[in-house]
Amino acid sequence: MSKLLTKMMPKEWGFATQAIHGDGIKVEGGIGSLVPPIYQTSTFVFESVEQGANRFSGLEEGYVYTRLGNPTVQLLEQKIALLEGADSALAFGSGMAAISAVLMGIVRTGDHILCSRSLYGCTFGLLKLMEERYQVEVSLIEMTDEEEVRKAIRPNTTLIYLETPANPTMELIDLAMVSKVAKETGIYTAVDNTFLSPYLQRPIEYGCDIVIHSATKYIGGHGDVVAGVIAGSHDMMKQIQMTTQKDLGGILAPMDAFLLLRGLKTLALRMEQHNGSAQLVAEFLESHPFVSRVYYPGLPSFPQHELAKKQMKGFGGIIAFELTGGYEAAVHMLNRLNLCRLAVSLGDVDTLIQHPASMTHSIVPQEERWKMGISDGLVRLSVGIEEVEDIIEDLRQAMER
Ligand code: LCS
Repeated sequence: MSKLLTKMMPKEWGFATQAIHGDGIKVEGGIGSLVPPIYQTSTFVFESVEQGANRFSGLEEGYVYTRLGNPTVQLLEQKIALLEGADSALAFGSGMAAISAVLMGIVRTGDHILCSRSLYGCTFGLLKLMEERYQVEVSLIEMTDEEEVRKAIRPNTTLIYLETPANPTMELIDLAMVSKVAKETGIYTAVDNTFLSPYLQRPIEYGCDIVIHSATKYIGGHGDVVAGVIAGSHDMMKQIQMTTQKDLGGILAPMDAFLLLRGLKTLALRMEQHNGSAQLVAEFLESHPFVSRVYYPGLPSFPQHELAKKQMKGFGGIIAFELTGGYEAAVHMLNRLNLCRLAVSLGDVDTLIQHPASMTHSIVPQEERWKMGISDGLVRLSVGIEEVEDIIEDLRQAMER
């Protein structure tokens, strides 16, 4: 890290305090601005040829070029590491850039990746690409049973990749169980934590190696930035930084890092509101005669409710549900909403609703979608922080009209 930034991270601070002050970083030589400046620069000027050479060789700390490091982006990376309980973190220009940097940074041709069966559509697409073009073996399993996980591990398995809760089915995976099996067999575990944010789930505490977020979602929270972050050990982050981050180059822009830093300051507050409102919306949906199934970890009827209580601090803001009238009823309802916005993405202050089979998971062949538990009529709702009565009323009128 450059001398420009000094560090002091009181570990004893609570999450909300850390999310505001936790980078503990003062920009040296500044004018006392409360909010750090946005270093909107592509490059950094050297004082001499010798200094430039020393920065390139690593003999001297300091900035060189924004693809290799930028102070605003580093502030974000340090705060993410702190909030995830990791040594270190890296920021990317999208969640998919983060995922591809992890997969390509760890896995080689001939390796096997063991994945949970329900994954975000583009993650599934990337895994298929790696399978078809780069001869990486990929298998998707339910990952709920320890014996099944053990059985699915091959001699060439190098990575277990999972989402919990899964997009969009909300299926959960026991992080402690999977990381225990992975550690016994010397395999890395990467967890997409997008649906919960570090406020509600911290996979590193359960022994997982890498945490991934589409920071576009809860970390940003306001629907105005596309970004990704990963967190893990110093060695792992260094390896990814010096290979797939630097050379594939999917880095985050300083302005976007600023927006995420601002988003993080209200993460705890927003997540509490998302939790509380989603619980009420899920209960409303479950009691409605036009709704046949609701998938929300906070409902006692959710098959993995106990696991949710064990590894999540709250149940989050995402609900999936099916209507008794199936696909046609879902389309009818989605076209009649006023407040809930018909849009992909999730984790925003605005309530967003979408139809996975024709939108986020349309890239997944129908048969694979069904195996993932995504029926053609499934609807995914990302409950925002509007008045919860207004959200419920909008859903009611759209279903009943
Ligand atoms: N991981 C998960 C769990 C996601 O939901 C998404 C995006 C990504 C990774 C990729 O992140 P991005 O590159 O978009 O920042 N999920 C989306 C969704 O459900 N609707 O639109 C995007």
